[in-house]
Amino acid sequence: MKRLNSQLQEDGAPMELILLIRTLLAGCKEISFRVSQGALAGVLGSLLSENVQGETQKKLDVISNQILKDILKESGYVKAISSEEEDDVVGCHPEGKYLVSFDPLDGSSNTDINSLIGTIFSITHAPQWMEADDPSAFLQPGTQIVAAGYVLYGPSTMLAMSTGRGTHIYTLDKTHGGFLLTEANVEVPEQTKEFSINSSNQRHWEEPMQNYINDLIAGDEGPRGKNFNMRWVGAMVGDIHRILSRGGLFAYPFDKRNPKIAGKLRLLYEANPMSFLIEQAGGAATTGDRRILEVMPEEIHQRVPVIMGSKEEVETCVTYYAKK
Ligand code: FBP
Repeated sequence: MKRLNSQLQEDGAPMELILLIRTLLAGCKEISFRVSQGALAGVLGSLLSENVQGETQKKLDVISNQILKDILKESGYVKAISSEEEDDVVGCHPEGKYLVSFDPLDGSSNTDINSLIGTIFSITHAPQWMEADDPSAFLQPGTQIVAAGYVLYGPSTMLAMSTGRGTHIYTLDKTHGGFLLTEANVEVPEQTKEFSINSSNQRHWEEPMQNYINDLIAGDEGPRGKNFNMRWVGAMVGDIHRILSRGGLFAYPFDKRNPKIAGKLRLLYEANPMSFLIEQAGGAATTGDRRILEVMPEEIHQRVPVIMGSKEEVETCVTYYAKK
């Protein structure tokens, strides 16, 4: 099986970017090991502290964040990082060519139930004329991403990765610690019979999303004329991996409960990297009224509504918003 390095070279990734990706993944391998130890290493459970989003931090959130922060700062390739678990950007190496945004442990509510969790990351070029700790360096639309991916900590540790030449999936071979290519040029089926949303929030959604989901649930007795199945992992990394594997639609829409914020999921280190992977695999990703990758960020922890997956199904969902 092909190793990650050769695929990245084949995709024309510059050597310094390849070295940065390998550094980041070395951190993820350590996280994979810590996660797999669980209660044996006392890493389960919550801390008393909250992150900048007001969420109670899990021990593994903080451990994962520290592992990635340390390894990226030491690397010399990175000018600055932004993380879900850091209030502000963290300056690294003034000569660093890249910026890295990451969610060190996505699906925090799954850590203590031995369910799917993961690390999500995106990499952009660092404007050389900016100070390393200047947050405005990160305010680049997702169309500027040079590489993005996630590592899924599940029965296998798997990586989905793109440098803009298709999305490929790799599996960590724990015998020698390398990621091996297990599926090249993933293609998300354009049509699907599977959707993924936290339906317990339905009453708080805007009318278009309520109507769209009601029509899916109405199945072959409704206007869609076919039955749909529902899945919700509670970790975006798990739901998107399923969609890359067999298609589907994932949504975390706008929620009237807190109209000041546009959604739950963060643009820089959740919505953008996942949109990049989905689009590179032939799918689509929208806020409901525009392509997520074209959203101009205003601040590093900005949230957006998210609808992504099988192209035709996303387009169908968007037609409900057009009727608004
Ligand atoms: P974290 O990064 O803090 O885990 O939050 C994001 C997330 O867990 C997503 O991975 C997931 O899709 C969503 O929140 C689950 O939300 P809910 O708890 O409302 O089902």
